Amino acid sequence: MNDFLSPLGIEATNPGGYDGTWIRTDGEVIQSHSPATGQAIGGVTMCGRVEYERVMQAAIDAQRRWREVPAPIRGEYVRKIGLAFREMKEPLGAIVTAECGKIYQEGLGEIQECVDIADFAVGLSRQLYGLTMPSERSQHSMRETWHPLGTIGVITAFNFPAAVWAWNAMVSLVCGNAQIWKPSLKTPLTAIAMTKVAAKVLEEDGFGALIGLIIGSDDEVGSAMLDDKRLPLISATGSTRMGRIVGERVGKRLGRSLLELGGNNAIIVMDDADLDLAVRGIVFGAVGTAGQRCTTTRRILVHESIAADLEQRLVDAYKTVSIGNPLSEDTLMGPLIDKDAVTMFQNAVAAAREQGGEVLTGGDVHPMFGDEAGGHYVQPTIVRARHDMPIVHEETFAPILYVIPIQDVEQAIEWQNDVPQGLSSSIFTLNARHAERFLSAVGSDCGIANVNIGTSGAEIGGAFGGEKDTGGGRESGSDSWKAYMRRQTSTVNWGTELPLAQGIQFGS
Ligand code: UN1
Repeated sequence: MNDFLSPLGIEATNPGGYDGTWIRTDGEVIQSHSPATGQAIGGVTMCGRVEYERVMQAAIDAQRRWREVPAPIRGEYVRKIGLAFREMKEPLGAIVTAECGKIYQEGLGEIQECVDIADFAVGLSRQLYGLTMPSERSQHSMRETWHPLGTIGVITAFNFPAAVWAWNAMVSLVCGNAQIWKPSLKTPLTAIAMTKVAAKVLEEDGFGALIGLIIGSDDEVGSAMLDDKRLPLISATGSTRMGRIVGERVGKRLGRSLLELGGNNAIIVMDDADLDLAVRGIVFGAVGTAGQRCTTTRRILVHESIAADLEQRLVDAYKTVSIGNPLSEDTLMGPLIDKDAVTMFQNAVAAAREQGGEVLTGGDVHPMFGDEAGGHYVQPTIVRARHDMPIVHEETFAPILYVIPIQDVEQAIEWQNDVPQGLSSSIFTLNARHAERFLSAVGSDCGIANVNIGTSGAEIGGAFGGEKDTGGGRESGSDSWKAYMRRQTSTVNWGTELPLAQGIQFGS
């Protein structure tokens, strides 16, 4: 079954660190288990502070050489990495699926996202544009240039175990940085596989250490990264709770953090919506990745006149969702990542019931639910809810959808915004006034606001991230690259006088 492991070079026990060479410690070995079957996929030797220092030092040394490589040549390396991702798309997609439990189509989609961001970064490597501005002084010129930041830290979550690293690493590489990656301990093998594929390209010229990998605990490795002044930027994806710790600790040393945290994403469905489109968008958004995307649709704010109809259509659609082993082609929804996630699902459903919600479908573990090691299957769940139920304002990383009736577009937008998180949002409407209001300054307060498509599945070309408890960071496309560079303003005097700005006269 695991025939995708050998092309990726994954063994029974794998080294958990990479600094240009693989670092195998004789410390603790963690096992990565399939959340579907509980089967052990492979072990990893954990890194600690000593290995951290080694990876860090190698990254710094490599970056000193890398920053002198012209950006378009850096892009050429990234082009080759993108080709390597393409070649290994199937085994990489399979390891994503095996480790985090998303279905194989989504595993492949995740690797496609890595290919896409590599392509984007190649183009970007010739477009790291600065500015020139007119100087107020005669015979002076002024310009703004972008330089590499140095070495950056990347902390990623289990649910996008490959793509989120690639968003950061591909862009940051062309910007001239090295990075060290601390992946989720729930998906270490994907991190090793991604690093191996990309490192093959970089190692040819002794640049492997630019993509350092350090698999270790939050206490040992995560903590070291947060306090390390040699990392001017920490890009972290995960829960809002984790993001607060990162933001505070990195801020204390005046480092920068790029945070991409929780979402509580709503779809507004107006009475003039194309309901066929809306149902498809909602089901993919709510059930895809078993509700474990930060962009997952968690709330439906539906016009009261069509609420009953939409509820019925959704309940019918949910009945057709095939649940099972994510590697099997017929499956639409795989398991949750682990036992704790199932418990959180159960607690949220119980809270929703207590607070007056009515479960319309699902609400329990799935008959395939298994023991501690694997089989973390739950039923995709729809709850008829009210906006004032406290649980509706929380992000539960599971396929629970709250359906809430609204009276008009104003109320829908108000409620859509009235949660702590601000990542993604959508409206389904054929009325241009509703759509434009939703996208305007009095509309959605989220980083992502869509019309007639769902909340999840963003393309890499846009900036990805959100406001409020989502952390404010932007990764991936558009001008997100600026977060990975430092800006330098330069004024050059090519004349024979030394005039001062603001017309100040200072001595003779
Ligand atoms: C995440 O869940 O952390 O927009 C990222 C999407 C994906 C990325 C999700 N492209 O759903």
